[in-house]
Amino acid sequence: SSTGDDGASGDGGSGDVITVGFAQTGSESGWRSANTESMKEAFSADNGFDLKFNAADNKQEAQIAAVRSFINQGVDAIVIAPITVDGWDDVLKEAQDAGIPVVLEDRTVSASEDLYASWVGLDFEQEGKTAGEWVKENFDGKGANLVILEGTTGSSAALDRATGFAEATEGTDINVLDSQTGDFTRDGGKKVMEGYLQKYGDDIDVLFAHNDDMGLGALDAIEAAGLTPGKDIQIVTIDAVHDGMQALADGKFNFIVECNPLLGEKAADLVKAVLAGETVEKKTIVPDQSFTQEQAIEALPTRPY
Ligand code: GZL
Repeated sequence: SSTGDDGASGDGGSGDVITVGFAQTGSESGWRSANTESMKEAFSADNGFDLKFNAADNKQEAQIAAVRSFINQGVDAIVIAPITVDGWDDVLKEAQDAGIPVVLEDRTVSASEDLYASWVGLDFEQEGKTAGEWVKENFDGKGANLVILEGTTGSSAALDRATGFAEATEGTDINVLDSQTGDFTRDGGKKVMEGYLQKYGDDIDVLFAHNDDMGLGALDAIEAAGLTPGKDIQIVTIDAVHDGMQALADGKFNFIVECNPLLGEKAADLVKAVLAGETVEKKTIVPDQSFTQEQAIEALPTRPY
């Protein structure tokens, strides 16, 4: 008799489809689009998955609601890219009580690590430190004035990058004029930079933006103010997405620290391993690199995102 697929929900066993609910942060930046693409590619039907995808428009309540709906649908596993560190304990407990394992990708949470199976992401503190070391190397001893565009308030990416940057620039004579959030978006970066330019004008020597997109938004404001980005105001950002690398190659940015968005394959491996009852590492950090203008020109043609 035929042993056709009985459509049972995946238990990670051979051949069964694994149903996964993925609660993505939103679609706020070029990095996020690259990350979403990587996740959809990895959690494809060809790889044995049935992916239920939700992008929460950069709002935590929507992201928590998406996780709750995955629990009600009885998915086999849930993946979350948690927008902020706090506020996850309850819904993670509900998933645990429903016997649905959770894997985190990208940002981290403050909830106890007993409440999720594993996390795969980046070393945000190191990214901030690498950006800070570049600023220290190029501006310490010159009484330089610096402004910061912070990422989403309360996100581990913004919190840890700020920590790393402060550590690397401690003891320098670099003067931080201001530091506000642009919420990781181009529009946010542009608006906050417009405010900085009104307030500090050409006293600003350096801009540190927690991601390329806010830096790209700031370019519009800098040029609208008649200043030359990359010269009048030097710019260091984090991500190294295509448009950021193009700005660097064009001399409008001066240094970029990469934040690798290609986390899908690792996340999918973790989900399969957890469902197969294997023990997995609690944390997996994916390596980053950094780029000067020359390196960006060299790397651009073969960059996967
Ligand atoms: C970092 C990621 C950040 C990116 C931003 O892993 O969470 O969120 O740096 C994105 O571009 O919006």
